[in-house]
Amino acid sequence: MVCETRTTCPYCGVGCGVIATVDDAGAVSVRGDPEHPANLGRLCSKGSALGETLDLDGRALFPMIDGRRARWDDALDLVAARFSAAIDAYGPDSVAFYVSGQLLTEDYYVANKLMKGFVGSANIDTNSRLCMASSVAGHRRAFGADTVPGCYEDLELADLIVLAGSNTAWCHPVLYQRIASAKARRPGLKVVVIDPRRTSTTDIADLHLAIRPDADVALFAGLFSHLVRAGAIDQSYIARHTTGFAEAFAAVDLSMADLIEATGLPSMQLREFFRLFAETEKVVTCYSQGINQSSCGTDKVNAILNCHLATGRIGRPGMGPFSLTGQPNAMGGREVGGLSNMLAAHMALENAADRERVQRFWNAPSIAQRPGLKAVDMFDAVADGRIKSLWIMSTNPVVSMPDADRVREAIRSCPFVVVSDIVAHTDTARLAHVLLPATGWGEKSGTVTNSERRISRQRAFLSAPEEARPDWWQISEVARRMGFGEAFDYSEPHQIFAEHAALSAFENNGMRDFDIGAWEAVTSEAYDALQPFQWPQRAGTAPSETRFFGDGVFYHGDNRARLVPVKPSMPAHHANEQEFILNSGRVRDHWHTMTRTGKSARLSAHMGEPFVELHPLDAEKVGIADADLVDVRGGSNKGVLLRALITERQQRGSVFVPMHWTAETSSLGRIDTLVPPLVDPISGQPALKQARVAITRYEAKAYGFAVSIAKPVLDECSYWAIGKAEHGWRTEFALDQSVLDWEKWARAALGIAQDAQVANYRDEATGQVRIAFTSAGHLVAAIHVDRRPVSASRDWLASQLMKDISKSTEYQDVLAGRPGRNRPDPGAIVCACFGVGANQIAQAASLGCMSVEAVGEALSAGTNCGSCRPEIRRIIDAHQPIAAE
Ligand SMILES: Nc1nc2c(c(=O)[nH]1)N[C@H]1C(S)=C(S)[C@@H](COP(=O)(O)OP(=O)(O)OC[C@H]3O[C@@H](n4cnc5c(=O)[nH]c(N)nc54)[C@H](O)[C@@H]3O)O[C@H]1N2
Ligand SMILES: Nc1nc2c(c(=O)[nH]1)N[C@H]1C(S)=C(S)[C@@H](COP(=O)(O)OP(=O)(O)OC[C@H]3O[C@@H](n4cnc5c(=O)[nH]c(N)nc54)[C@H](O)[C@@H]3O)O[C@H]1N2
Ligand code: SF4
Ligand SMILES: [Mo]
Repeated sequence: MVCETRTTCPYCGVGCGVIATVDDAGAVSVRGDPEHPANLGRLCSKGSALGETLDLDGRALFPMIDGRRARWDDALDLVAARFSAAIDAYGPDSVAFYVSGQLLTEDYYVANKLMKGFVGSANIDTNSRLCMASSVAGHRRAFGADTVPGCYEDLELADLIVLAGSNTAWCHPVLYQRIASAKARRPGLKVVVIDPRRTSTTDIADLHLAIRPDADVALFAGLFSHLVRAGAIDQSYIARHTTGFAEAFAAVDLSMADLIEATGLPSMQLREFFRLFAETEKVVTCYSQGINQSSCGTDKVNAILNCHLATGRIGRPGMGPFSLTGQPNAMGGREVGGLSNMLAAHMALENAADRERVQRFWNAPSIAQRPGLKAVDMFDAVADGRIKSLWIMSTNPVVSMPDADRVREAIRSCPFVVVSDIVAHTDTARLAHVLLPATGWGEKSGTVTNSERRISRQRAFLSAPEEARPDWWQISEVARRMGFGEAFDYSEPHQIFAEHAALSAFENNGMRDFDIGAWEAVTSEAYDALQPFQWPQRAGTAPSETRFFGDGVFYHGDNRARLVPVKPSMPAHHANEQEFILNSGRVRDHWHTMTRTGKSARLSAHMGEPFVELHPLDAEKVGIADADLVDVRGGSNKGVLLRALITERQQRGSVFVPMHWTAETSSLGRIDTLVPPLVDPISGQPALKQARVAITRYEAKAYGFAVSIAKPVLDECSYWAIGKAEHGWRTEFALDQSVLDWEKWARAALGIAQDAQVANYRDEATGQVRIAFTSAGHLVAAIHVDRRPVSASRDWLASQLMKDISKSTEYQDVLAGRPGRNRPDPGAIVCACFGVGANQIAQAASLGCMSVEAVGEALSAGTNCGSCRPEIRRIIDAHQPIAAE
């Protein structure tokens, strides 16, 4: 019997509906839910590959105390005892929770309730501090509440979409596709991308502003000033619905010369952007981490909001500022008040009446009286011993926090650390005194809220493996053992959701934006059947697609929005020519620290190792060639080792590094070890995109690439990075010492059985060594070594694992590192859904396929999830007689 379940994707904030199918053999496949309003059936490459990430390899399946399997009762007793003991001896502020926008709302609600109402401290902060804090702070300054005014439909109704600091094509791919298809239907829809790099998102841009890093305040201040001077503001809206116009205008007095200097943009481009914005009524400005993750992130947000408020373009169809949330439940976390400076249900921690109301509703013994520690400060407090007990849930701070080595040392020095995760060995889980195994996507039940305030169910369709338990259950069990049983007497997630809904409506009367009172008495059956809906949905009302602020009423006491004066800063001139700005972010097919996407061979094929992307002229200046290894060093002289990727897409003086590689997947790929813990003074969000680094070429004695069915052990390598192949692993490596016997080395490093057969190729003059290992004619490992970075067709070699290569031409191909002439090499995988490579697309282009659609017809590439369409277009362009770029 085939069983289908409607649920929601656990990755990005688009919040796509997914239909998961489990067949008789237990295999899971997924497809987009055509009825879910976020995606209407679409999925991106990550969503489409969800079925490949659900095996139990590496899962945390049993509670562990000090690395040994323990009974749940013992683990929970210990956690409760250690938290209670710290609170008794040192007070409530001596304990902390560090949680995540990937928790479900129910988990998040319970964690926040325990800390703020029952422990009585606000020391709960979340990885959303690294992600959305500046947007939250900007919204609260302007609107008086953390409200996202618009909805996805606005993207289809707009005539101008500005994508600021957002690589939408890779990070919110289904929204990108919605924009791309709206533009294809209606070419009058213009798209402006503001990003220092040329990204896949710029593919649909009418205008790409390759802004100087961190110059967004200046750019939007310049826009604001232009709108005023050009008479494009809405005077009557400003007069009726805002305050602060004069101060905001006075702050942005920039000449065109200042603007050019600050942004690094030519005046033609600036004028074109200003003209488009001034002349277009229906503008949506979407923004993400290029805006938020900055030491002036909150000002960047308000600089954007100012332009929308001054033109009255907010809360109406097809217009408004739009913060694209990163994690699947970034919004849910904000609704429950999961940040250390927030209270539940969009109430304010600094407001005594709100505190009293929440305490009364919870019937809590206490309530946090002041904001708790924000993420960076929290780990400082862990480091200096103020925090005695720390519980980390659903996040991997040893990889993702700035100054990551210091964070690692802080956690290591903490007297008591609890980690709840679905994976047994993450860089963080390795440091846990108590590891609590959580149920993951497909096993757990609850709700998430996407970027457009739409609440959707995640539903279980698999049973919990071994002893894994939901996060809300773990927290409630600990609360019970700390003596708060009555308030945490939940047996099903719908009870928590109902309480959360009731609190949102409690003494609300339209005073607070977040109100889902309609669900305060939700039954188990109704919760099971819950259809995606947008908040607010007040008691007694039906679900409706609502925008906020169309009526000009905001949540400050006087109901007016604030125009916030923001002062642009001029760029600091580089004292040091060798210094580069370190920009960091995401790649198309991986999710954060790769604990899930890293399990899929398809997703691991797109980007096989950690890289540093730099401009050709910069590369030349520092003497780095493509595929060299690069030593990237930060202020404290710590270094990471990455592969050079030289492209003109990068602007000079700045390099880009992905955030995904960990100590589990690379030797020295944790980029956050180089990012200093500099934060925005208002939001506390770290400036993760503007570190400063020096880069040099790293010279190794030998470079290699290997594929193997066993997971490699690479202790001797100065550089390594591993990824999944369909039947094993693919490994990049380099060594500083000479190896005399490569066969022996490979047997040890790649875990090759003694009886495996060997075929060797060795060129003494060049130092090239290639060895294939077979067992009963099937390839079990292959290694290519050279004195220079190895050139081999990596995806093809990885695809040969476990294949019968007993014919001599076949194993010769493996030794050659690419298929023979009779078997064309597809090249590096571009389309993850259909496994179509760059060479195939280039060939189709040279045979006359001149559009993405034509390539799709010929090869199917780009016709499923569409995430690779910008890359396909780039390959086509490169193979046209007159290149487009
Ligand atoms: N594939 C994939 N998708 C994801 C995720 C993932 O891990 N993988 N994670 C999700 C999460 S949690 C988040 S928060 C989102 C993030 O989504 P995005 O914010 O779109 O992604 P990033 O790659 O972090 O950064 C976006 C862009 O900001 C640019 N940028 C850097 N500095 C500046 C600047 O000073 N000004 C401007 N204007 N731009 C700048 C970078 O060059 C980069 O292209 O993605 C979500 N979606
Ligand atoms: N340099 C740099 N650093 C960055 C960023 C950047 O752009 N540049 N981006 C920042 C941003 S925006 C973000 S959001 C963070 C993300 O960084 P993290 O949150 O640290 O990264 P994840 O890999 O998503 O960590 C989630 C963890 O939760 C586990 N998990 C999955 N499902 C469950 C579950 O149901 N329950 C439990 N208990 N655990 C589960 C996963 O196995 C994984 O270990 O990184 C930040 N760090
Ligand atoms: S866009 Fe992709 S990652 Fe984001 S929710 Fe949709 S399917 Fe998941
Ligand atoms: Mo994020």
